[in-house]
Parts: sequence; C-alpha cells; structure tokens
Amino acid sequence: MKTIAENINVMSKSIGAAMKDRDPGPIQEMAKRCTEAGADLLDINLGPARKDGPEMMEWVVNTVQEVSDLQLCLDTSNHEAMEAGIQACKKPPLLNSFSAQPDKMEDILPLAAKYDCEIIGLTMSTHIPIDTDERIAIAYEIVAAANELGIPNERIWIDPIILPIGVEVGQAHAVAVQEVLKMLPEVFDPPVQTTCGLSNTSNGAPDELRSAIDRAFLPMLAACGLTSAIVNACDPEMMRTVRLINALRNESLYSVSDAELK
Ligand code: THG
Repeated sequence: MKTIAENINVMSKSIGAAMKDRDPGPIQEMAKRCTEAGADLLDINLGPARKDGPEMMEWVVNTVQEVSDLQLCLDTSNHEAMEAGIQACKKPPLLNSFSAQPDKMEDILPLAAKYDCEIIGLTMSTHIPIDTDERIAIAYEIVAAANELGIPNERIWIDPIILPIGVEVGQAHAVAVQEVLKMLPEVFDPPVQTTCGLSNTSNGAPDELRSAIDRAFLPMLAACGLTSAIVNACDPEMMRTVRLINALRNESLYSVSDAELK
C-alpha cells in the first residue's frame, strides 16, 4: 500500500500561512518530515486557490521539490493552478481529484492525457451515493471517459470516498466503501488503483481519538484490496501500521524495525 501524505495542506494553520506569505521554511520542514516518515507521495493541497492560484501552485511545487524527490499529488479545483503545477513538476504528478460531472471530467482528463499524469476519480457526481452499485456505476463512467482519452486503467486511481464515521449515515458509507473496494478488481481488467482520504473517517472526533479511529479502519480497507491511502504522515503510529500492513501483505520484506515507532 502506497501512502500519500496529507500534511502539506492550505487548511493547516502553519502551512496555510506559509503558503500565503511565500515562506518556504514550514513547507520544506513538513515535506522533509513526511519524506523521512516513509510517505510515497506528497499531497499539495491548495483547495480552491482563488487568489493567485497558478503562481502559488508553481511556487509550492518548486519549494517542495527543493527538499524531496517524491512524486507529488496536486490537490486543487483551480484548473489553471493544476496546469501550472503539472508544468513545474519534475515527474508527472497524480491529479487529485475529479467527480463524474461532465464539467469536472472535461476540466481534468485532458490535462492528465496531455501530460501523462495519473488521476484520482471520486465515485460521486453531484452527491455521494450511499449505494455500492451506484458508486460502481460512477467508477465505470470515470474509467470509460478516461480510457476514451487514452488514459489506461493503471493510471486511474478510484476513490470510493470516506465520510466521517460520526455523521448521519457515516457508518453505512463506511460499509459501502469496503464493498466498492472488494468489487473493483472484478469490474476492471486490467485493474484500477484505489485510494481514499483516511483522516476523513475521524473528522469531527476528539483529537486524542482520531489516530485510533483511522488506524482501526486502514487494515480493514487493506483487506478489501485498497492500494493506497492519503494519511497523516506525521502520525508515527499510523506509519507503523502501514509498514506492518505492507509486511503482512508480503509487499515488503519484514524486519522488526517495521514494528518500531519512528
Ligand atoms: N479524497 C481525496 N483527496 C482528499 C480527500 C479525500 N484530499 C483532502 C482530504 N480528503 C484528505 N486530506 C486531509 C487533510 C487534513 C485532514 C484531513 C484530510 C485533517 N486535518 C486536521 C484537521 O482539519 O483537524 C488538522 C489540520 C492541521 O494540521 O491543522 O483532518 O477524501 N482524493
């Protein structure tokens, strides 16, 4: 299972301020920390980036690439910022994300095709269906639209969308996410990759309980075939859980240090 660090995120107080002030220090510290913690990709989450989106994205990408060689995952709904970010990336990034609405697909799929990027498609249109089959039907739409532009299944990452466990019907959605992950390999050949925002699970829970909630869910999702997750890479217990999952799936060579807190 690959991990995408969620931590370079405009919603975070210190990182958000550093982005706004173009102060490289806190962003580079965070990028180094996530890289050393064992993340496979770094999410660069600018949100809607309404003000100076392209210039800000280019600056953040360059700032991060000065201290980390990891593949980047560009997370913004601003099309121009996304393209500026792609052009600044040393290796083709993962584009995060789009839903199955015509305008969203027309926005991002041509960019992915043009620059040989991987993409994350969310199994939602205007709303998030609670029903497993509806989520699968949306995954079909996404994969068909991407294939049509020459984007192969290997470059498509499907996100079945995790909602907080504490919201109304959050638990039913948690079950649907697991069902979708189990079904995807039967539906697509060659298989697509999968991901999800693991910290969404504990959103709204008391801070001291968040890690425990997220760490309970991850092995369940792994058992359903999840191939990557967007995680808090600054949580040593989370990264230990990921290392142990990878060893227990025989995806990495086990050593006792996998079990140690780092
Ligand atoms: N799917 C995809 N992309 C996503 C998500 C998803 N990107 C955004 C999000 N969901 C995943 N990233 C985060 C980042 C931070 C938090 C949760 C998910 C988070 N942060 C703390 C908070 O808000 O309380 C702390 C912020 C801080 O550092 O101050 O919970 O589902 N494809």
